[in-house]
Amino acid sequence: MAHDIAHQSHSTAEARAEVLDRSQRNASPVEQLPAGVSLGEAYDIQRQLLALRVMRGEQIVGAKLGFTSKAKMAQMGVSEVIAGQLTNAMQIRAGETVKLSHFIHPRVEPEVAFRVSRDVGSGVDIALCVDAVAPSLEIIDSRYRDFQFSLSDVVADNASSAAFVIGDWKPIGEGLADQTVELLFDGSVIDTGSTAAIFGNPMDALRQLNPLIEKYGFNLVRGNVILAGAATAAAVLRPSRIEARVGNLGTVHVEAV
Ligand code: OOG
Ligand code: MG
Repeated sequence: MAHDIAHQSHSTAEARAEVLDRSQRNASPVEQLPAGVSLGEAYDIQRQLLALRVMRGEQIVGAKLGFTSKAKMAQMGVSEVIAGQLTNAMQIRAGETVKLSHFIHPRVEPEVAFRVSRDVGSGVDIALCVDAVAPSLEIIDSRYRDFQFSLSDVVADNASSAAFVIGDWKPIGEGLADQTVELLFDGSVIDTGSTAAIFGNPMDALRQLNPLIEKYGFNLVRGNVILAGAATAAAVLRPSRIEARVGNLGTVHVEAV
């Protein structure tokens, strides 16, 4: 039937997920998707991609938001908030070493992380389901050649998720808005932003997940983490001590080798 042509079949989504999955595992870039893949289809590819990881024994431990700041939107040429999913295999403990050879062309972002305190049911405001915040670093690594993508491309590619590290949790307090966010390589500040850059404050950035949960069905449960998105542009990762400083939340670091 003619109208079927407009929709990717289940097997097409699966095949596209397999290509992206192999790209990530081999640290070898792939071409962008053909033009015309809808956002709905892209989230379907992302689901299949995560299903492959879960089949290999990984556990989904949370979600991340992308493009919650103007700096990020401008850097990547897109203007809509997206979400991806985090697995335990992506988590690096604070202070530990991360090998750049596992990635294609990794970049790093200083972020704020939220801890989910209760299972997130349908129609519930995500802001009411978190109880703690922490400084964090996200390593992103687009599977597409030259880090070039459309919005659907990057959604299918799990929002470029590659690795993340979370610092010490603090109860959510007053002082979350207007905190200075700094990214340091070997002790030198290489970029500075503010938590105000992500939708005015991290809580409102977090709320950008609400419509995405309703529309695309992310399953978030107690103990999960959510990255609220970078306040600065992402920086090309190079071997060094990488540190995020987020105002009164404190700092977190990893050693990139
Ligand atoms: C997509 C991921 C964006 C953020 O914090 O805005 C993101 C990308 O830029 O490759 O993680
Ligand atoms: Mg990010």
